Amino acid sequence: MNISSVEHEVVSEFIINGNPVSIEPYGNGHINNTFLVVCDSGNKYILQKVSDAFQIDALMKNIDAVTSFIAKKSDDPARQMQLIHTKENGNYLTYNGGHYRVFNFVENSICLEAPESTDDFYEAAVSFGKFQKMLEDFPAETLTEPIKNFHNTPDRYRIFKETLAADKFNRAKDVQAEIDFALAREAEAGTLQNMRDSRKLPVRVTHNDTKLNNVLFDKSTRKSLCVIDLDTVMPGLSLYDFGDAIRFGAATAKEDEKDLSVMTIDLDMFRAFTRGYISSCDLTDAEIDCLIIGAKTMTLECGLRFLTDYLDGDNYFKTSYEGQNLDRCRTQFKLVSEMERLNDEMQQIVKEEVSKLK
Ligand code: ADP
Ligand code: GN1
Ligand code: MG
Repeated sequence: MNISSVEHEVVSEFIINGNPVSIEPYGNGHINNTFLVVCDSGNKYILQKVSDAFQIDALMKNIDAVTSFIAKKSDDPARQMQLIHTKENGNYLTYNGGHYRVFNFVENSICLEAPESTDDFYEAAVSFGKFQKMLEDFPAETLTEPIKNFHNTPDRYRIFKETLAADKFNRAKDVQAEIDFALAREAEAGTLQNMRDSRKLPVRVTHNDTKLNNVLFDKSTRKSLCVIDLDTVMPGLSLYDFGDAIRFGAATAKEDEKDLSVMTIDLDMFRAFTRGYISSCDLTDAEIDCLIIGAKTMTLECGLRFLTDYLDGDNYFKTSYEGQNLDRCRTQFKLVSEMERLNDEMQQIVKEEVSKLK
């Protein structure tokens, strides 16, 4: 059976409106296999084969609960992510050992790989800020971690060191500079986790994967509509969301750019996101003080994860060419260096934007 007939069989098990006329790969996610399903009724759906990295039952229970919770709070539920159940009322389907799920396709939406203006990035910040605020009264204790220790940076270091010691693909010899870069920052990289453990930072329900391409925008008004890719929603720190969004959206180059000279942080973008985020959710003074640490830590952690995956033979992040994870690691580490260089300018921006709020 070829892929497309498998996908057709899978979709027919869900409560969809009409018969699929096409099912094509869609989007640029690194984790799941995503398809756009177009039906003869005109209805469109997103079908995903979910990565094996997740504990599927816990994951889908989280997503079902979070999407229903948000739909109840939204003025326009049709333009939010909604999970489509199977005819057996399941929230996913296992077929030939693969796990599949279906969402409504949010109509007239676009997804951006990079902001085209500071307004775009401001809009994304408002979406992520509101998302956190909307989930303020969500019963956090009912959420399970679909990937344990997702943003526990010291634990990411532990896995990195184990992978490095094993060096199964004999790749460590080619990446000594990157290994040294990561190890030199290990102590500092534990700051957020230490503050979380000592309760200096509040644990909230957070998204944890706040790449710009996890936000949908209205095609015509260019206002942000909703946040997608809810796989990693779980208790976490606001700094994970702020930091990961900056890492991706305020970067001046693509995640796998080979010319590192073009990679830095765009301070206007940084300002736009900071303004949008701090004005749409309520952060404590300790959180505000840690915004820049959040950006640096999430960028370093992401680079470390790419490096670990490179050493491990590229089995977590999807790659389209040999060495892509190493390229990704290098852009992230360059961005960390740039954030270190521009630290004072970033602090000044946070200070100015906070003072405008008062
Ligand atoms: P991954 O975890 O692999 O990143 P995502 O859930 O982010 O997967 O989906 C990949 C891409 O598919 C998104 O970046 C977006 O372009 C598109 N997408 C996902 N869900 C929807 C949706 N409900 N409506 C419209 N587009 C969507
Ligand atoms: C993955 O799923 P996607 O493509 O939005 C990853 C993030 C990384 C990101 C790097 C569940 O995000 O944690 O920051 O790639 N998601 C998961 O681009 O591991
Ligand atoms: Mg995604």
